[in-house]
Amino acid sequence: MSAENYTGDAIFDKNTKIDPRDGRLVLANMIWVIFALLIGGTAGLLQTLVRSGQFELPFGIGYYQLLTLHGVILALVLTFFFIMGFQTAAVSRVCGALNKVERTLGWIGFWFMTVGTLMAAAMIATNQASVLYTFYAPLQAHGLFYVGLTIVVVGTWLAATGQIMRYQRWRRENKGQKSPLLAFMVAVNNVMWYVCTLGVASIMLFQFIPWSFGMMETINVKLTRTLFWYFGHALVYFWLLPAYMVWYVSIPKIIGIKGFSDKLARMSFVLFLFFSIPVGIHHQLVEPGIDAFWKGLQVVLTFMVIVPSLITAFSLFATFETYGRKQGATGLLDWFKKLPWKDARFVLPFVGMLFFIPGGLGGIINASGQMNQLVHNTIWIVGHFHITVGAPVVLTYFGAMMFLLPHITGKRISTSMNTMGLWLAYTWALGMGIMSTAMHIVGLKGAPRRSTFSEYGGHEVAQEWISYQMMQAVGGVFLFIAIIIAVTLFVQLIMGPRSNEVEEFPVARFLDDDVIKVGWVENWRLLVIITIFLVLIAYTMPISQIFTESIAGSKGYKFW
Ligand code: HAS
Ligand code: CU
Repeated sequence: MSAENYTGDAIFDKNTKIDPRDGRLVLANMIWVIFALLIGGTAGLLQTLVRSGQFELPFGIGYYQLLTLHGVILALVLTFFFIMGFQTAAVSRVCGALNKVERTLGWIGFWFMTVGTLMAAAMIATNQASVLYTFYAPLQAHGLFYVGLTIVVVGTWLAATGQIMRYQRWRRENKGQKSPLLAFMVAVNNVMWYVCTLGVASIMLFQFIPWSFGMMETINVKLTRTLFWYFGHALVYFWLLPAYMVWYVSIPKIIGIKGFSDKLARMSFVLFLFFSIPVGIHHQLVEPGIDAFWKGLQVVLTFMVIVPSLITAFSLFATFETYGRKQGATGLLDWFKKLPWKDARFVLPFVGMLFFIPGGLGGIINASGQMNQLVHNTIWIVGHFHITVGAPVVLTYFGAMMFLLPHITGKRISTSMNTMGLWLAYTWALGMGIMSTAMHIVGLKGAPRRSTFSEYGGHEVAQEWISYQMMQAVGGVFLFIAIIIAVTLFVQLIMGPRSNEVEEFPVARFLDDDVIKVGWVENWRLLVIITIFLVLIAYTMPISQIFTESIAGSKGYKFW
């Protein structure tokens, strides 16, 4: 077969639209994103104000109650709804409309996620679940909090299965051809998600839920933490990969050139599948009860999972430089000036990429065993995750919403909406820049994370932290302004007047598009075997040691 009659080609027609029935499912998910942003962002602002020492929460709201709301609503709810919405749009865009069964799975998933979110939120609101988004035992929330979160995860499984079924149906209907890149990426993210969520699902079912309902006296703290992080690190890539999808597939199209390499992009995603999960212990490097050898091994594997991000950075640099040269750039860095600085669909994700350079570097510092001892449990870590998930990921989600919302509601981005998008990028960058810089610095000076304002009895070390905490509040204020801009913009993108010409969902061609055979990267049996094999190597011993060493369980504590 030659490249000319590759059936995947229809997707490059800029008039290809997402089926309106799929569009409604996408929109339902996106409305949750906007709502979560508003609630979670408000909580964030109030937290920075409390920690500046100048503000006290009204109505008896607790700091940790608010912090739990902030973490759950932004890190779990906003992201999950965005990912399910975006990935549905992605497979529908490149494979064609979902069928009845696939779409129904999407809707049932959406309703599960909705009900689960409301249950967990109700427990937080009534002050029965101030356990933060990592819900570390032996802190004990009301059982319905854990049940709610479990239902949310089951909802993502259902929706993700609908997406994978669409991808598989394309493969059956187009035997022997490589699948559209974007659909392949969605499949990788979802398969990774199935494997990693087994960890959190098992601790929910066999530990947290029976324990919080009083059916079990004690909980195995070490086991729950280890299985939480087995899930928890892959979780951060579950957030990141949809952003990478936009970077690889949409950005080149937005700037009007071909992507660098389809093959390299697939390679990077496969490496994420392999190495995202067997690395969770890098969150437990200072914890007792895990042998140094297994910590060391997982640190090595963590360094492996840095590689696909470096591949991504390389591909992006190649893309941008190609673009700049096409615009007549000469010299080493002239291409930078030629980038389309007036297009919000480009600027939002690009500002995110800039944040990811220090974000990724910080990750490498965290993962380095010895240095972890300096930064662990300090607010440096909070700085780290605000310049990974809080800027690159979220700004890219915003960039995607810029084109996705009008695409599904039949509109175009007006000049004023584009300008708002640019302002969103700048205010977000300013706020996040100020806040996370302060967090990184004061973290190195020892300021703790997960803790409210305290003078620590006037201790001189703690006095030094206060000015940085003020700085965090200044950042928080800018971020809140950005959130107001974002919410106004997204509502306009949904509600604004319809237009004849509809905004495109950009999908790029690649320089190596002429290779159309299915490669080993789509041998799913092989991929899953390697993934599970690596998980077994990394986790069999640490987990079996938890069972063999008789560690006493703990009863539950409520410190609020
Ligand atoms: Fe992390 C803790 C290590 C990436 C999120 N991380 C966290 C927590 C969160 C989080 C939420 O090893 C806290 C969890 C908690 O509550 O306790 N992290 C890493 C490493 C990476 C990494 C090695 N993290 C992320 C991403 C996240 C995220 C991505 C969210 C989306 N992280 C850790 C460790 C801890 C941790 C420890 C535990 C710390 C502790 O002690 O508690 C790597 O994946 C990073 C690789 C990334 C790169 C960057 C590539 C750059 C790109 C952009 C290119 C830019 C261009 C534009 C092209 C190597 C792709 C350029 C243009 C120009 C003109 C310059
Ligand atoms: Cu991690």
